[in-house]
Parts: sequence; C-alpha cells; structure tokens
Amino acid sequence: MSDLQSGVQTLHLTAGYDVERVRRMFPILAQQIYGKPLIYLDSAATSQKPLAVIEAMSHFFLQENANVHRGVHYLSVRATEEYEKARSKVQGFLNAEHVEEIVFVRGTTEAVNLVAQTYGKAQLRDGDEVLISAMEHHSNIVPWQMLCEQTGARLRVAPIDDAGELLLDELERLIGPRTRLVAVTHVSNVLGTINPIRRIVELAHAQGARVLIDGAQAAPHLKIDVRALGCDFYALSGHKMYGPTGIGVLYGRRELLDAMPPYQGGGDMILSVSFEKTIYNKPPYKFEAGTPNMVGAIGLGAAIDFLAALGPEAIAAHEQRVLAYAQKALAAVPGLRLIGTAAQKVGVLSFVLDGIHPHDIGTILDREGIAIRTGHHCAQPLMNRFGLAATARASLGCYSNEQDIDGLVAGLAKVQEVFR
Ligand code: 7TS
Repeated sequence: MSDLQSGVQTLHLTAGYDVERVRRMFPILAQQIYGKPLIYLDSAATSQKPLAVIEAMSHFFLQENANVHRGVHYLSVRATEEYEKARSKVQGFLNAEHVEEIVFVRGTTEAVNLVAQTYGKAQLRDGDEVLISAMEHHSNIVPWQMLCEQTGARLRVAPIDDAGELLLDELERLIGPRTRLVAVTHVSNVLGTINPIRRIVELAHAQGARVLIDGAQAAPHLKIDVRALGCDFYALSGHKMYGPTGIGVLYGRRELLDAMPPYQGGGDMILSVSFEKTIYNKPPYKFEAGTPNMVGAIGLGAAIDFLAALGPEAIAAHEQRVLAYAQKALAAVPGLRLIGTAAQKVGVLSFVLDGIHPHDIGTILDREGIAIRTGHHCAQPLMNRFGLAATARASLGCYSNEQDIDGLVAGLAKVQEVFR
C-alpha cells in the first residue's frame, strides 16, 4: 500500500470515529464539577458507563429478575438465559474455544485469588516457583505471596528497564524447571506498557509452566484473543471495560478447570450433596458458588456489545491518537517527567512534577473539574523501582479527546502557579 493510500485509510478510520457521538453515550460526562465541565481522566481506575449498559441492567431488574439455575418458572428460565447469553458474549470477546471456560467472578482480584487457591494450592510444592513481573498490581502479587507462604514455593520477579519495558532476556533466564506458574499483566496500570504476551507464553510453556494473564487494563483497549495468546488463564474486570463493578471473568483452559478443585462451597457448585459426600458440578458452575451477580453479567454483556459496536480497532486507533497528542503536550510542560515510555503502550500517562507532591496536583486539578488518580496505584514495588512514592496518573478511555488533554495542561499550569 502506498503512503497516500495508507494515509487515506487512517483518515477514514479517525473520521469514522466520532468521539463527540461516543461522549453523548456517557451521560455522566455532561455534568459540571465545581462549575467546570468534567474532565474525566481516571478510566484506568474505573471507566464510565454508557447508557446502553445502564439500560440493560435496569431492564433486567424491571422485566427479568429472578434467581438463575433454580426455578422452573418463567422469569427464572428467562434470567438464566440472559445470564448464560452474557457468558457466550464473553466467550466471543475473548475468542475462547468453549463457553465452559468462562467463569464469572467479582473481578480480576478474585480471578487471581481463585487460581492461586485452587490450581496453585493443588499443584505447587516446596521449592517450586511462581514468576511475576516488577510492574504488577498488588492483586497479581499478594495472592501469590499468600500461596508461597502456604506451599513453600518461592516468588520470583522479572525486572523492567527505565522505559517500563520487561527485560525479556532476564525473564527467560528466570523461567526454569521449578517454575510452575508465570503471572504477568497484559498492560500495566501505571506505565501503560503492553507486554509481549505471546512470547512470554512461549517461554513459559517451553519449561512446562502455566501462564496467567492479568487483563484488567488490556480488555478496554486491545482486541483480546486467548487462543492466539496461548495463555492458560486470563483475568479481567467488567468495571474497567465500560461494564459494572462486582463482575469480572476468569478464563481458564477447559482441561485445567476440569482438574482444579473448587474455590468456594455452596449452592450451584454441586451436582448432589449428602452428609457423606458431595459431588461437584462441572466448570464453570463448580467455581460459581452461591447466587451470582446476574445483573452484573448482563451489564458486562452489554458492555461487550458496546465495544463491538464501536470496534476495538477503531477505539484503539482513536486512543493512540489522543495518547500521542497527550505525550507531546505533557512533554512540553516544564519540570514534568513522564513515567512509562514503552514503545507499545496504551493511554496511561503517569507523571511527576518537580517539587510538587502528586496529591497536591490531584487536589488542585480536582477544583478545576479534572479527575486524575494520584498515589502508588496499588503497585508499590513498581514505585520503588522508579524511586518514587507516588505519581499523578491521567488515563484515557474511548470518550477521551484532545480537549481533555488541553484542560489537563491548563490545570497543570495552575498547579505550578500555586507553588511558584
Ligand atoms: N490488575 C490491574 C493491572 C489493575 O489495574 C487493577 C485495578 C487490578 C488488577 C484489580 O482490579 P479489580 O477490578 O479486581 O480491583 N487497577 C486500579 C487502578 O489502576 N486504579 O484503581 C484500580
């Protein structure tokens, strides 16, 4: 393709993505905060919700609510159908081979804990190793530390460079015959780095280790294909991908889920119970004890429909454009240092300002109607790696635009004026 043609195609793509139309789908964005238009730059913490998701959830409560997998009555059958339809949508979203590979959980945190306490506890022995990376969120660190305490296994950590990229040679060196599990994030919530998951999976599988991917920050931004990635487990949170809180997904390869012991005991996860013996249900139900978050699953299904309607490639192209604009604009702010400059990254912009504490940045920006996150972002070991206690972080979503970035830059000038 000639440059001209590819230029035309890019133009077509960006022209086809009407961010103003997307913004109108998110009623919350229209409000004023302290009399200023809201600039929401905290999507990595949680995304805003489009009307389609809110309406799908209220429709469920208004028309379809009943407990699933239990009743013979009309509404229970209907609710069960809707809940299972949501599971199929997740299967499609992840390109999983089997619908039974999709387990509904509360979120990424619960997904990681589930794998640690079922697969991990059953498989790991004294002297085995779990390998994570230096850029993990606490929810992909602490469950493994707990598992190591319980089993005598050892936690090892693959280092990163100053740009925030994984050192693949070091990672390869750290995977050995004792490595049973490699657990890494697809996208860093602090740096925005997109990790080379296929390569990591290849390296781990070559040594017989299983791989869990924390997809919390990838699912809203990238097209996910668990079969192409080749991973054994993949975790995500609904609330970061335009769905509701309290619902997330653990994808697990069928033969692994089949062999894993259950996580929690209770209703729905059994085939039969007597005081002498309980027979467990098949996956995914074996891992879904108790009444599930039905409306959450339905909201997540609606969020997947929303992402599909916009098109993951179109969203990514738009966000990359705003990211490039933001990187350039922030680089021009005197005394500002960006943390996380990987070649492949999503729209997460962590930064520090000379002589000004990140919490002060966040507080002053808040009075301008600008929402960012400040602190350690639940990644204290990563902060230590950069010699920082905290950063300020602006993070983008499908509704973010150049005006948001202009507002942020103007806000930062005000912050610097206060401290002049
Ligand atoms: N993994 C990553 C990479 C994350 O960014 C988060 C949440 C989690 C796991 C945990 O997800 P949860 O839905 O189970 O809580 N990250 C953030 C953040 O960056 N700001 O607030 C929450």
